[in-house]
Amino acid sequence: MKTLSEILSRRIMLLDGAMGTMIQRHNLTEEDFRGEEFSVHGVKVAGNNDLLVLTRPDIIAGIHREYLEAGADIIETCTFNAQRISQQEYQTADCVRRINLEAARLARTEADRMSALTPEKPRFVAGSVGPTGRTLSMSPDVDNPGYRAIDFDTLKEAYVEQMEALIEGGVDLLLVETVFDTLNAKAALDAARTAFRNSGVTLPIMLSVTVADRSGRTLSGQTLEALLASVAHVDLLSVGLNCSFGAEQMMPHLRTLSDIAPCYISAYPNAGLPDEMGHYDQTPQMMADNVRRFADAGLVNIVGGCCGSTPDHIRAMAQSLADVTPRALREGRLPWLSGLEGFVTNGAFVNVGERCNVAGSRKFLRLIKEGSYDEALSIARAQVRDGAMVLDINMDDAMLDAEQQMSHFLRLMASDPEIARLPWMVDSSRFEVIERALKNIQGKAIVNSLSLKEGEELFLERAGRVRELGAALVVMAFDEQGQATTYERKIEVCARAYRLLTERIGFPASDIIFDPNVLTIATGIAEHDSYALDFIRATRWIHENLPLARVSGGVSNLSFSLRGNNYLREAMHAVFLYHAIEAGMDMAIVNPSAAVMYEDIAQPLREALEDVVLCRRADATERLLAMAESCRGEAVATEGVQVQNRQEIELEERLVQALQRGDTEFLEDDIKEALQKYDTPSAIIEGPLMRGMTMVGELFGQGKMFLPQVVKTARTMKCAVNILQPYIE
Ligand code: THG
Repeated sequence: MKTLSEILSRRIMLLDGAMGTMIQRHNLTEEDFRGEEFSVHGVKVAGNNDLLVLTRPDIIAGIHREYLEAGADIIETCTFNAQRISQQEYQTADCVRRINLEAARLARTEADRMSALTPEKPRFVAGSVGPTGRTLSMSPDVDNPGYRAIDFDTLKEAYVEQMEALIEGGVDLLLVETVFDTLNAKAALDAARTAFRNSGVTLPIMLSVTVADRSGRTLSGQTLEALLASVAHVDLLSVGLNCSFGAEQMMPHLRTLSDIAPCYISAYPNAGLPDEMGHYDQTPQMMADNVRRFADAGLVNIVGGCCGSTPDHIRAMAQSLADVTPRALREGRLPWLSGLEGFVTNGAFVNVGERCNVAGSRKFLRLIKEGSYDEALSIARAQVRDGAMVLDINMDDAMLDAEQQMSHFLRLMASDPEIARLPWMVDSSRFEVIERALKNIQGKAIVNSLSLKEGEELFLERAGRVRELGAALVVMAFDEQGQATTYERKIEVCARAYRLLTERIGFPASDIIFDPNVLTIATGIAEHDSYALDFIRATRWIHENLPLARVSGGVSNLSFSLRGNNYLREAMHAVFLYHAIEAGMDMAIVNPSAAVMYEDIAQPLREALEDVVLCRRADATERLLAMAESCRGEAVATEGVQVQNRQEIELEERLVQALQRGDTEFLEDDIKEALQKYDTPSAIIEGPLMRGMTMVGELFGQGKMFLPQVVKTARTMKCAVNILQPYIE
């Protein structure tokens, strides 16, 4: 690490180029791939390049040598697919350990030999870790969006096996590359942590992402900002881009990374774009000129080549980069949280939607119990449309398998780009549920919650795991003695938790969110009268005394005593939030469709509410309740927003919109209407439905839609065709 950092501070380092392209040049046959060892192996192995480290090590070593001679500082092991998920397809999963060991040793030997020849230019070996062919954030089945072809733990285990062998074989660093799904990358990064612990060696990690389309997102739909927030918990040597397209198209996305990443930047593009024969179109000089442009713009620290590049390309790069200064390291400017997009607060108040909570909504509980997931999802969507900035999800119910329901619902949420845009808050009192949830979330989420209830050791162990999985954390003001209800107890417990988290395990203060307990007031019990005021005072104290930590609370708890009078409840929440935000409250779990505003509450009622919330007089509750009867039934929260009157929109436009948004809610009605208007069902398909599909294709081509949205459109189109099917027959 020390040597690498020293070199990177002085100059741009060079990676090697393509392995596959070089292997192709040898025109190997099935027999070459099999060697003696696999001569009677039942399954075809040609194409399993990683197997060549066992059967044709001479060829792989020769390729390493050519790249080193061309000037590469870092060569990659031939292990892109050397984990059991990919090797299973060749029935060579049992060879994974040997392949990685041998691959690392081959590269190590060649790099060491060259280092001895050029002592002023030491060479390094990066263990190549590919994405596998499966994705944790997406379903391979359009009709079954909750399905996944693999789970986090299986993928992580496969990576641990690979990485331990790479480390044992002597690699200098790990290169997690061609990342197309950040959740896969998070599994790899968690695996690296485990492999380092098991091996007793910690190596630098490079992370390299592949952008999937013109919109500059990954295949799984994340922007690069969102991706960086998702992996902010790992101390990376570098992040960068590889593959996908040529260097020119890479430039704007590299700039995004370079602007905000807190580490070095790498770039190894393809040698342009392939023709029908799979030949890439950029000459060594063209590619060298392109990476020189990255360098001149101050965007990169490490460059090399991906598909189609050869030792000649690397040699040309070495020459063109000889005299440029590398990008200087800078402080990161990452979004705080992420979903498919980065989430920055800029100091603004954050509202967290409370409605996807089986303990807080009878309707949501019923929908989950009956398995009406589409409607349950529409509750999440309605909150987004009502302006929720984060979504709280809670499946804690004695009658539910909370772990299973949580992971299933999160997977469905991940398949809906409107919902997946936001960061999520996973709400459970059971840590197994929390951990399972984090293994199903691509973005940087919030864990809700931990506390000191069961002592320091368990608290720190769990908080450490939250950190390892890359989430922010709500800490409730609760300790071994119970729930903190007074100002003094609230600040005592929060201060203690803050010290433990920041000093004992280095938890970043900006990822700590204190919840000093919003408790129910206006209950008629005198002891409860000061609950809201104590919360507000504790908020101010935390804000002033625990730097960078945030304050949140579940506001609807406050008014349980007023159940049945929603107007009054909402008015009380508005008054409470007005004062709590003024005291420094950063976020709150609320019903985002709440409609009562502080300014709109009639003066006498507002004053009565303020008396209660701020505990200003002993008879405050009585006076409020006396007033309550007269302010029933005014504007209250609705379930979801009002949509524009649909009949005002022309039928064809409605169908096109449904496809573009991937919205099936009114599809059946609209198709029935279309059947009246059009002569044949196929005319509907060929007319408005195809027009919608074409428009989606165009928007995708322009980078204005990204893949998960297109998948949702495809699902909607399929649904439309299914509705028409009986009429076609
Ligand atoms: N702090 C933290 N997390 C929390 C809470 C908190 N999570 C849960 C809860 N408290 C916040 N969420 C809700 C959700 C709904 C309601 C209250 C808090 C609520 N529901 C209606 C009721 O009970 O009257 C239900 C009505 C219905 O069935 O539709 O008020 O404090 N960190």
